[in-house]
Amino acid sequence: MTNKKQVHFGAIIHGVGGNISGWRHPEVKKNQSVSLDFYTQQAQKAEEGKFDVVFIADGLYINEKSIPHFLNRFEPVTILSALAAQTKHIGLVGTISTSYSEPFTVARQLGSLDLISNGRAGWNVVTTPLESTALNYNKTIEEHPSHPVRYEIAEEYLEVVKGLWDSWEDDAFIADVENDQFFDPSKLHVLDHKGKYFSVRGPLNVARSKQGQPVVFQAGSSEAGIRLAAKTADSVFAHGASLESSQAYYKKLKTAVREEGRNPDEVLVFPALSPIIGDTEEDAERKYWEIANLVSIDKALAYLGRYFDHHDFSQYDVDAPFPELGDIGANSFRSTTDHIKKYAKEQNLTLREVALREATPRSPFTGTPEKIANEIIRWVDEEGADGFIIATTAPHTLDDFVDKVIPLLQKEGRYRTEYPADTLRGNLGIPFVENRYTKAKSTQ
Ligand code: FMN
Repeated sequence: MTNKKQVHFGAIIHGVGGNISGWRHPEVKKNQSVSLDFYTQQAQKAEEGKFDVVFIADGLYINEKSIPHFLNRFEPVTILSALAAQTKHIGLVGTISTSYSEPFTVARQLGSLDLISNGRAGWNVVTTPLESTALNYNKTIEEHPSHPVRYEIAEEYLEVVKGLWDSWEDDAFIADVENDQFFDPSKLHVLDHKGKYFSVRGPLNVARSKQGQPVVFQAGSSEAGIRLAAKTADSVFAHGASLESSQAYYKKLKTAVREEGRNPDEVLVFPALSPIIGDTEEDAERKYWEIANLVSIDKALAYLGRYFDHHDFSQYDVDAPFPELGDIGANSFRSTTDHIKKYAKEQNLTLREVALREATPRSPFTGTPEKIANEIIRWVDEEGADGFIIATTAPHTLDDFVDKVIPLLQKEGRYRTEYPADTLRGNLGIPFVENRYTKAKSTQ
């Protein structure tokens, strides 16, 4: 066994792409966002590459400016349940909002997915940045919870869900036919939660899987997001703009985890990585421009606007300095909008430059497979990441990554050649969650 730090991977399956105009690429099938065949092919390829997880992002509000993939796509738990039947080892992580769902329903859905997949389920906890989402959930825009309140709700929400997941001790279902006892009543627990935001009695009507509880991912990088992750998450999905910004985030998160009295090695950091893989540097450069040239300035402005709660950037002169926005965006994708405002000012960029940079980001992982593998190792060794969530637009990119980059990492002793465990927790190297009631009894 090597003592070199091992790298982990997830694959985000993003249908026709996370790039606003990526769907126009000749190799992208136009129905990819709602094609079970496409999702299956991607999940199986990621599993061939021994990835930890497939990852499904989500949102609950669209308008005519949303990126094409968001307009017509699968609900995460539904598609993951289908993928559970098409895969054997890979983890299945779905995004669900704590601002627009009920903890009992979500605990049940993820508990079911965990049993369907035999211990491979995970939840990406998000708080929903777009305020118009309220209009889809019997609320007015004014009732959309503010950024700090969303995180307060999320914390209590996770307490409830984790409590419900422990409703049944692992050996509760004894099925004793002779004595007519389906379960042992001493191993059934009623949560009876009454808090500021939720009142949930329990117990949950689904038992635990062999990994104890589904894995909790969290996405949200502001101070409040980091605090939530430090308290409750097993892994985080983060921005991956540069090694420097990732190192700063990594340090903050691991420090916060330590401050919560938890082991920092048991909360893994996964920045997003959008590789552009070429046989040569020139080939990779050509592929970058192939995608970048598909994006018009109008589309880029719409893409940028979504982060700022669909703010209309077409009202400004695109060649003037990036506009002064005050608080716009602070209640939406706050960590993202703070970052954009900061670099636009520091680098004295025009609106056009910022919009194109956001809509067609130039990945630090652009180049030959050797260059990308070395860069991955550098990020891991220099504490910018424990793993990466690979996001691709052109469908062959995931194939190229698995066929060309993964073998180089394996050769360097940085990546497994087999799955080490039979649960998602096991593969991530994080412990089984012992049932709280069983644990309490054993320490009495
Ligand atoms: N929000 C969603 O509604 N769906 C997503 O799939 C989603 N993915 C995210 C991925 C990353 C890397 C980050 C940083 C945020 C994501 N969010 C997503 C938004 C957050 O849940 C949150 O509402 C928003 O970013 C504001 O929180 P922050 O300021 O802490 O980042």
